[in-house]
Amino acid sequence: MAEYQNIFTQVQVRAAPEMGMVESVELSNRGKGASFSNLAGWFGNAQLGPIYLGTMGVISLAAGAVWFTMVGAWFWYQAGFNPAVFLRDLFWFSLEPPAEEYGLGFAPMAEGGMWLISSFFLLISVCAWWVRTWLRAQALGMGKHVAWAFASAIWLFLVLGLIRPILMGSWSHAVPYGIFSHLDWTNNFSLTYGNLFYNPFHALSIVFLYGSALLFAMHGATILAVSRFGGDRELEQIADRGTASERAALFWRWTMGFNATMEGIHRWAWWFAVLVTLTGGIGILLTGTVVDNWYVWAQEHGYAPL
Ligand code: 07D
Ligand code: 07D
Repeated sequence: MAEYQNIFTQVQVRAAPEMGMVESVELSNRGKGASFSNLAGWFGNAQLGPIYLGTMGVISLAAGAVWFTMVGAWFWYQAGFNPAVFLRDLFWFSLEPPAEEYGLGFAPMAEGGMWLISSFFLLISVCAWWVRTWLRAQALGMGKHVAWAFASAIWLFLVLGLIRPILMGSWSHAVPYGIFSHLDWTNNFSLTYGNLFYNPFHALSIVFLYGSALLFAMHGATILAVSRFGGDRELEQIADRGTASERAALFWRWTMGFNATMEGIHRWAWWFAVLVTLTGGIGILLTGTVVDNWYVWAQEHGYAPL
């Protein structure tokens, strides 16, 4: 028996699976069984399932599978239907959007038509998954914080692949589906519009991205450091003296003069993460629509040398 347990070494309980609440929750779409995994137990809860599929889950997975299959079929075609080439060049294949001259119209299948149709399914898939996060939270009487945070990521996704291409008048401005091709697209985007580093919203996005990593490290480390006092259980922490919570708070007040609260640290985390893609989406939306060259813009606004 371990004398000191933390999240990695805790005893993994094996009993009848916990099937979750049944009060005023739709049960017909929920799986009937659950299993246990030692591996899962080392990283989180050992119980797998029951999973809730539901209409939105089915729509999302089906549409996502269509997108994935279309992209895969295109890669397979690019590989000349050769399995060895397919595996060797997997990261270099790319399903590209239509060329500039097709504007917002349709294009032949091999010249962007595939990209257009598959994008439609990706859009359905991502949106249905978002509705799912909303509905599952609602069913449990929870706030909609996860759905709103996911909406921020979807905002950047929509700006990149839908809103900005429409404002620019051509699907050619959207992102291709490929591992390295989407990196090339990102690099070209920066070069085309005069260095994205001079876009203040890109800078803000980076601030929140780095800040998210820093906050996550601080919070994760703090809670682990007091897990020996039960800090990971976050219970009975508010009123009592000498608790894990109080030590965690004192640690930061002693080291930097300020501490977040047990609730507030999660608001910090939520806002930092949400602002990465919220500010990022604004930055991308302005590029090519309002600002053609960020370096010139920065010169005009007095922070790049003339
Ligand atoms: C760890 C959660 C799990 C998710 C994973 C991603 C797919 C794509 C598609 C084969 C943190 C699953 C990937 C389903 C398969 C095909 C066609 C999330 C975690 C593991 N990118 N990007 C990656 C996407 C953009 C950029 C990796 C998606 C913008 C840079 C992966 C989108 C720009 C780098 C990936 C998207 C951009 C990457 C790892 C959508 C500017 C890397 C992602 C829908 C923001 C890194 C080879 C990861 C890499 C990387 C997916 C958009 C830049 C393939 C789905 C257009 C600079 N991107 N990306 O772990 O290794 O995310 O690339 O918007 O260096 Mg990207
Ligand atoms: C893409 C949100 C959409 C994703 C969704 C997920 C699926 C898969 C499957 C689970 C990532 C859908 C998922 C379908 C499901 C499974 C299996 C989030 C996305 C909805 N940059 N840059 C950023 C840095 C440069 C460029 C953001 C750093 C260069 C472009 C971030 C550097 C050039 C864009 C950031 C750097 C350049 C960005 C992205 C350093 C290239 C964007 C934040 C140190 C040479 C994007 C305003 C994010 C943006 C973006 C960081 C350099 C280009 C903060 C640190 C100068 C074109 N860059 N960048 O969360 O918002 O993305 O810009 O050099 O579009 Mg940049």
